[in-house]
Amino acid sequence: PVFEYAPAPESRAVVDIAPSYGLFIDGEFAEAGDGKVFKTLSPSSEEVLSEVAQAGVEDVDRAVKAARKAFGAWSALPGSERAKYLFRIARIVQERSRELAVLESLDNGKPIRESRDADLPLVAAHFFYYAGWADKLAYAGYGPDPKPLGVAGQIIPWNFPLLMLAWKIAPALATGNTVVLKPAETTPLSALFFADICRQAGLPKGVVNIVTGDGSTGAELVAHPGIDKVAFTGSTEVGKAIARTVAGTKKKVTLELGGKAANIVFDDAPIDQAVEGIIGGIFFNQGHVCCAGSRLLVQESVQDELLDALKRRMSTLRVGDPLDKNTDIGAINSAEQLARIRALADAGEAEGAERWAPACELPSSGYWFAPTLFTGVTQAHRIAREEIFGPVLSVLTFRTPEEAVAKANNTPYGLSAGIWTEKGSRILWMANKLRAGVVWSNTFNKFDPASPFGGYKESGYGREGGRHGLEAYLDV
Ligand code: TXE
Repeated sequence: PVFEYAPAPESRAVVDIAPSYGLFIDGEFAEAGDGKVFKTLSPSSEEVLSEVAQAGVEDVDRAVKAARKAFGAWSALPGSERAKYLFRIARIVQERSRELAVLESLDNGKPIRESRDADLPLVAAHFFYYAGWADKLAYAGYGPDPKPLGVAGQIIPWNFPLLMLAWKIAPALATGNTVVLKPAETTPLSALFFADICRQAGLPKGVVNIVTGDGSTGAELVAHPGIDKVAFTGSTEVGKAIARTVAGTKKKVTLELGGKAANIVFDDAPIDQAVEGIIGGIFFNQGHVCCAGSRLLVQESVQDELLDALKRRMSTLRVGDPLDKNTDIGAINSAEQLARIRALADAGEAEGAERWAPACELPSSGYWFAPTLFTGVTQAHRIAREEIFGPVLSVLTFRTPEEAVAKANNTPYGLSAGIWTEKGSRILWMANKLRAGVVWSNTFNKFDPASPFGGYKESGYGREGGRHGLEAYLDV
């Protein structure tokens, strides 16, 4: 049955979106040199939210020069002074979090409950956390006087626009670097609002610059000779292209790329708790999560019971208006991403896996995909190997812990994994064997600014978060 419920809409009026935005360079908003713009729309309604400047090669150059000019004074500030700015930014993010959460849900499509309760608190937490490091770098394992790298070119994706910005900007500024950041073309607005927060916090001009645009702007930024470090989160394909571009230059690079995480459930796991973890693991943020638990590995003996419970729970998920506080699954971020998800789901069916989705009404406009389960999946199927980056779960089975490890590791990716079992010794044994940067046990998708995050294998290199995240911005 389709569930009936009373909508509880968050007010759209709490955010004031201007009809157009410029680039944020040297503390000022300015049009692109050639006047080019692109539109950003709400994926839940296809309504145009605003027109945003498309940065060209000269704009990127101006932004890099502004960051270079600001670097001397910024890096010379005592850490305790840089910390004050970061603390101020963190507090303003908290004060403006309702506005920012609504903005993020409009531009990205994610449910307001997630932007309000997950993204925004974590954004503030990252600025607080790295503010705390700014005056404690010396003798903390980075040498007596660790040096910032210089100007960081940072490119972020559309799945957690403001949170990825925080992951990039907070450690860079804490360590004394200056920044040119390029948000994704489908979600540029929260970064531009963040530019306004930088001004509100009195951040010196040029320390943070935001250049909006598509992949071509990102490529210009990576290639610019004035950049000392590239930090990228996005597709594995673009990550590899970036690594090729910076090879043979002075530029340091960290890459956080795709994933195909196994969420492994043993027959002694508490089923209800595991079901919640599986649901959160794959349907959080419409599955637009690099560490999503997109492959469920279930022990054969408990398969029927677990799948029954999972289907019952999936039938209660509410798909719809991101601004409705009841919504569990919002809109797919773009028409392109929807097409990718559809193509892979169709391939799953064509290759012989069994497709199941609960009855759920999808809105008539916007980009939507029902929560979907594939059973009878083999390791050869594309849906078991390729990142779908959508609300689609592929179910595989195993008999022994050794088989679970072998199947979990049978992927070019290595970002995360989950283990559900009552046996502590098994958790430790598995965590050691799994080739993944993060292993959760009896939980999933838990994040903390103090915990390093990053991939093995083709999921990238370098770590973000924690003290490891500082190393990416320091010459030790
Ligand atoms: O990624 P892109 P797309 C995966 C996910 C998704 C697929 C494609 O599987 O289905 O990638 O998504 C900028 N030089 N992830 O096409 O293109 C781009 O403008 C420099 C996983 O959206 O990698 C945007 O700002 N930059 C992932 C950013 O790169 C370039 C998050 C990411 O876009 C560029 C997103 C270039 N040549 C997608 N081309 C994760 N790890 O979380 C594009 N960009």
